Parts: sequence; C-alpha cells; structure tokens
Amino acid sequence: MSAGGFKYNAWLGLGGNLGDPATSMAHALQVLDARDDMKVCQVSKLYRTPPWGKTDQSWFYNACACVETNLTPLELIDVTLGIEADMKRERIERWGPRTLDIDILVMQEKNADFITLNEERLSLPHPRMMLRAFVLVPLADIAPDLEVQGQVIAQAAKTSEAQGIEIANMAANWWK
Ligand code: PH2
Ligand code: MG
Ligand code: MG
Repeated sequence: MSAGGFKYNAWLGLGGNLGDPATSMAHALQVLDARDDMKVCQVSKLYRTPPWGKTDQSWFYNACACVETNLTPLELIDVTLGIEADMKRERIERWGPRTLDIDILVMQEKNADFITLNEERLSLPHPRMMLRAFVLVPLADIAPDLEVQGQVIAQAAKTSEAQGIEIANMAANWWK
C-alpha cells in the first residue's frame, strides 16, 4: 500500500426510519471515520424520502457517503453490520422499519473496475441500487459521474422516481 493511501474506495448508502435516524446515520459515519483503516471522504446532503418497496411505513432519512478503506468488502460489511447492531437494528421484515441501514453500493480497488461479488452476505454492486431514487439522488451529490451497470449516476438520478424526496439538511458537515 502506498504511504498515506488506502486500498479501496467504497460508496455507501445509509438510511433509517425508526428512533432518531439522522443521529444514527451521523453516528455511524463518525464511527467509520474514527477507524485507522478507513476515512470518510465525502458525504451527500441528508434527505427525507418516501418509503420504497413497502409503503405503509414512516418516511426515511437517507444519505450516501464515499469512504477509503483497507478493509475488504466482506470485512467492511462485517463492520457496518456491527454498527447497525450497536444502533439496535432488529431484522424483522424485509424492507421494514429500521433504526439504521448501511449498504455497500459499489466498491473498487483504487483505479480498478468495480468489484463484483455474489455471496450470501453481500452482493456487489448492490443489486437494486439503480432502481432506488433514495439511493441515486444522494449518490448524485457525491458521485455524479460514476458509471454503474452502464448508467451514469447523475442521469439515472434525474430519471428516477424521485417525487417527494426532500433535502433535510444541506450542510456538508451535517454528520459531524
Ligand atoms: N430501505 C429499504 C426499503 N425501502 N425506502 C426508503 N425511502 N429509504 C430506504 O433506505 C429504504 C426504503 C430497504 O433497505
Ligand atoms: Mg438497504
Ligand atoms: Mg442493508
């Protein structure tokens, strides 16, 4: 590894709609940034989003972040699942209410192609990310030119079903 650099870039999606999700998301980003093996480089604005997939639940807060890390994809998912568990995340129903969800969207070794992975615990790129305005709109803040599954994120965000999505906090340091 080159001095001062990390091996991978990863883009994360964060969300939640139970308890105090914005505080949970901010806490998660602080915990990630405090690690020696990781640095949070960019965080999107904080958004309020209507529930997708299972619509009879509260609105969510959502955001995306870019991190640099030396953790492998499976090590990173273990770290994010650990933070979710610390924030009292309970897995009851698919797409149901949650205090905190941290998804790895895409990951690459720096300057290399995106990693593809199909493991029980983790699929990369995230299989549903290009269908979800609550991912694409915040991701377009920090990675408009990223090309995933043949689509440029800024363009995919523009054509996504983003009705209702609102900015909740546009300060760059909302998570600090
Ligand atoms: N997460 C889901 C299902 N539906 N809807 C919104 N708006 N935001 C989310 O983060 C979300 C969702 C499953 O991960
Ligand atoms: Mg999710
Ligand atoms: Mg998840």
